[in-house]
Amino acid sequence: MKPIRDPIILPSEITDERDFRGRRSLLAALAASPLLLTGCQSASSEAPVGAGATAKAAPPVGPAAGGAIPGIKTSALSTSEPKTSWSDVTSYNNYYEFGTGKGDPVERAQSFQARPWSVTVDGECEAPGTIDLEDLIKPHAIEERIYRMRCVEAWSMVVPWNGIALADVLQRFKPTSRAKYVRFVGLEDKERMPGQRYPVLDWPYQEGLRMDEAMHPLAFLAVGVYSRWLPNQNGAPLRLVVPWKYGFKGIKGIVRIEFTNRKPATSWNDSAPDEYGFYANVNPAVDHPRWSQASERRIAADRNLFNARIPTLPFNGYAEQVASLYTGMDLATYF
Ligand SMILES: Nc1nc2c(c(=O)[nH]1)N[C@H]1C(S)=C(S)[C@@H](COP(=O)(O)O)O[C@H]1N2
Ligand SMILES: [Mo]
Repeated sequence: MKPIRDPIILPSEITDERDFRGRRSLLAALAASPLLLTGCQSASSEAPVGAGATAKAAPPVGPAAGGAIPGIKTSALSTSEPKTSWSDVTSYNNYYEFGTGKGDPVERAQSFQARPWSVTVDGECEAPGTIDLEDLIKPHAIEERIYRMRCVEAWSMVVPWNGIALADVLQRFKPTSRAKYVRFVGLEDKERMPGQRYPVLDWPYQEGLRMDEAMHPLAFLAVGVYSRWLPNQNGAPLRLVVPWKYGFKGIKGIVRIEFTNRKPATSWNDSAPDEYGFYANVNPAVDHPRWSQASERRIAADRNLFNARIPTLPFNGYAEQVASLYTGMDLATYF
């Protein structure tokens, strides 16, 4: 276990050897588990479902982990950059509830039961309540959003998420004019989430957005990836995706969404306030105290891009859409 104050792995530590060992243990897990093979088909870099993919066997249908999601809409907000492979997206993860190693979540979250699941929406809204996940999803058409994801550790992926615009979900609960922020809380359950037995973070994981950020059309609630219901290691059954911010804003395993008029505490900011801000907008001009944020290692399916070092863009390349949210704010102070 790493020291409490220093739980994020330095980019320099993320070596090819580490990747290699992670892959090997995934392959071992796949070999040992026929169930996992049904869900994932194989650890190959083929997209298991969706445009251009060739499914070898009929995929399981329904919300069971790994099943195919029917009727997904495409979105003009998607990038056309080469996608990171299914196997990298689902085996190289940060999910400290299941351990701090990149290969821990895929290994240790396999038996996690992500359904049934309910989410409590409360605070400054006219229609609070606890809602079953299926009822949360039901009124919405599920979209594909292919987004860049930039981790604060300076690696990045391009991920085809499936889900719903966050604004469309939030509006159903009728936030009042006192709702200035949205707070997200992850599941706390030391039995089901073995990583929570260690005080690497102050559990449960918490995140937050300003109301206007939450209502921005790019802010997304993911229930799937690569046209399948979310694997546990990616935050099943519900996780946030905010593509212009560092990956840690994308809280996994959400059980509560609270409208509030006070800026919510957030896990990484609490843990190391000088290293991780509340806003966490991707910004190549503001270095992490321990490493540069000017460039990133792109983990991609494209051979020419795999592990390529590329420049990091302001707001992760979404400046045109989101920069106006921060007009007049000093982005070095509000980092
Ligand atoms: N609950 C919870 N959510 C989390 C994390 C975590 O440890 N716990 N890690 C974050 C970080 S640092 C990143 S980079 C992304 C990784 O998402 P992925 O594993 O699906 O790529 O999840 C974020 N969401
Ligand atoms: Mo991250």
